Formats: sequence, C-alpha cells, structure tokens
Amino acid sequence: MNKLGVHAAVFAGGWSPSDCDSTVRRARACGFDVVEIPVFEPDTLSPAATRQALERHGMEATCSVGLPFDADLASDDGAVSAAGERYLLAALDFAAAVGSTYLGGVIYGAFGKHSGPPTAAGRDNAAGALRRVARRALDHGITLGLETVNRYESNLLNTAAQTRAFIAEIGAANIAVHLDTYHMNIEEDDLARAVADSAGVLGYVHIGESHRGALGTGTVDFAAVFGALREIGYDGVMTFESFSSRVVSPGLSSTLAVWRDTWDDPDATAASARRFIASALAGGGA
Ligand code: FUD
Repeated sequence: MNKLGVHAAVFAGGWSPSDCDSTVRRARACGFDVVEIPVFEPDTLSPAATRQALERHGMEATCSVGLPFDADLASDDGAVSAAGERYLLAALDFAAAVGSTYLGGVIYGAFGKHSGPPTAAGRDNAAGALRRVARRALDHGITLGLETVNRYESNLLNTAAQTRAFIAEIGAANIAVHLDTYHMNIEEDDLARAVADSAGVLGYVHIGESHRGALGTGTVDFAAVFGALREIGYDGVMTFESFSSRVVSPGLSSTLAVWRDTWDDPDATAASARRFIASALAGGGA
C-alpha cells in the first residue's frame, strides 16, 4: 500500500518551528500520511520542533535536499566534494533525528544549472562519497534516493537509465532511484518505459505536473505513469510536489525558475492532489 506524501514547499517557504507545525497540521488535514521536509542548511533546522510537530499530528517525514555549488559532491576539486559529503552527513543526521527513513533529492552533485558537462573525476568523487554516506545511512535504517532531474538542475543524472547505471557503479543496496514526473516529462523518451526500467531500484516518486502547478492541469501523461507503477508493483511513497511563487522560498524559486503563481490556495491544491493520486492509484484514471 503506497503512502502518500506532500512536499512542505506547498505550504511554507521555510522550516522554522512555526512553519513546521502549521505545515504538518495542514498536510494531515489534506489527508496525507507523509510530509517531505527540505533540509537545506541542515544545521539551522530544529529536529526537536520537527519531531514534536510530527508526533502531535501523527505524521511521518521524509527528507530531501539539493547540494549547493560550493558543496558539489561531483566536483573534481576534492575539497568541494568533501564539503558536499559533510553537508550530506548533516542532512542525514537531521533525517535520523526526525525519524525519517529516506533522504533523497539532488544529493549526488550541485543542484542548479551547470555551465559544462560532468567530469570523470567528479563522478568518481560523488560515487565514493555516496558509498561512504550510504554506509552511515544504513546504521540509521535510511535509504538514499538519487533524484533524476532535468538538465537545468543537474548535469549528472537526467534520465532514469543514467541513475540506475550510477547506482550500479556505487554498489550500495540502500541507494535507490527517485523519479519525478515533472522532470521525466522533460527528459525521458517514454514515461512508462522509464518507470519499467527502474523496477527493483525505484525507492521514491514525486508526482508533479508539467508546469509544477496543480495536478491534472498540465500535460504529464499520468495514466501512463500510474499504469507503469502498478505494473512493476511499486509500493513506496508517492509525494505531491508543486511550487508557486505565492509560497516558495527565494532560494528555491531561483534554482527552479519558479517565476509565477501556479496556484493561490495551498490547502485546496494539496487536497485536490491527494484525491487525484488516490484515484489514479485505484485505477480510476488520472
Ligand atoms: C527539484 C526537485 C526537488 C528537490 C527537493 C528539495 O526540481 O524536484 O525534488 O530536489 O524538493 O527539497
């Protein structure tokens, strides 16, 4: 049975103690089981306030992050890659402290538009660091997810096939493919085939629309995606991810190029997304 989640950025741009209580409460009110917490600058976040909010509202958490350029795990400069590894370990500590069993996102390199292709040395640095971080994650029962994103947000992993190959290269059992329908819609030849090719290594799915707004108002072929997920028996978390200028933080807005209001009402948008996903999962058509 899939658990359904919602990314915190639907409700709040930050993760202060009051943001976190309100976000977790509203996510619960919309019917979700899980809230995905963005762990940017992990040392500034409060695990205690997060845990209290989760307990108070009976919710589970997953965590995600994208690495900054000065902590690019896939840099060929060893010092920059090492800064990325420290950043990831801090994010992992936060995830463990709030009881999350998942840390995903662009955790394999810098999150944003690159001006050149990845280098072989940088890729090796990222693989080595992820192998070490995965060992630490295993001690906490945490799976790491490599989110396959579009070309403007990473130069390393833009397709499910690239991600699967990179995971095989790393060789850690607790590293999974993290798919996102918004990114897939930009980069994959065939949405259903990308899902099918991820069978056995798929650990997390973001359900996002082609313009990152409300589900069902864009061009993603959700019937194909949900059909393929059913076909491979995916039973992990599915999280609604959507961004509107109305809520998103200035930092994420710039990285993701979110320049307009895709919706005005977070709660109505999230509740409608929850119904959309539940109906698609029940085979009722997306
Ligand atoms: C970025 C994206 C996100 C991001 C994560 C950070 O385009 O899809 O999943 O990595 O939200 O919290």
